[in-house]
Amino acid sequence: MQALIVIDVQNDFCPGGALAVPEGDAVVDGINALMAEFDAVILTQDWHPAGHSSFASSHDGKEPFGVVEMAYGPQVLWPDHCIQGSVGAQFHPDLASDRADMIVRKGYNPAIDSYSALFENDHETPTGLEGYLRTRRVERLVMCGLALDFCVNFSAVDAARQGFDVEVRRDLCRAIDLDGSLDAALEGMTAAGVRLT
Ligand code: VGL
Ligand code: ZN
Repeated sequence: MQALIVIDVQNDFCPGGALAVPEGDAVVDGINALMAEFDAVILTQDWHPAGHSSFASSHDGKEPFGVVEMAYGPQVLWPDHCIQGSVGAQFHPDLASDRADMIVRKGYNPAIDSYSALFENDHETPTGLEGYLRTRRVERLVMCGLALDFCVNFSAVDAARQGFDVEVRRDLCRAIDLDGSLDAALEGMTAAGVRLT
């Protein structure tokens, strides 16, 4: 069985959004067209409470895109984004979200960010997606969405480490590219055995 995992195609990651990824909305039509080819379609949704610890506004004297040391390691600080229930947290209006079998929300724990669809940024706390995939007998994953160098990267590497066969459709992703994060992500995914196509 194979699943399409569509990462964070939400208004805040598209042009005009709070944490806009350049050309983020350019992936929507291609992703919609791909959905019919899969046994399962899974969407992830970044879903933060107001005042989340990944927001620069939650740290005195810190600016967005700075870094702080958290209990689980370094954490990039972001502009406030994808706040639960906000328009920015909704899927892009043209994304065929009605076709999803499963929607995984992540980043709801106030003290831990969660880039990956499988584990929070402590690399231990599961989101539950792995169990869903195993019980549906999914072995092969194709991933796409936003942002290639953060949430897609962490999701793909975690899934490969958990033994899934993982392909990332680069053409259906867009990146933030902060201080070389894109090159580092491409290297990390390749090293983890993720196929970039
Ligand atoms: C993401 C930064 C913060 C992403 C989510 O979807 O790549 N990036 N939250
Ligand atoms: Zn986030």
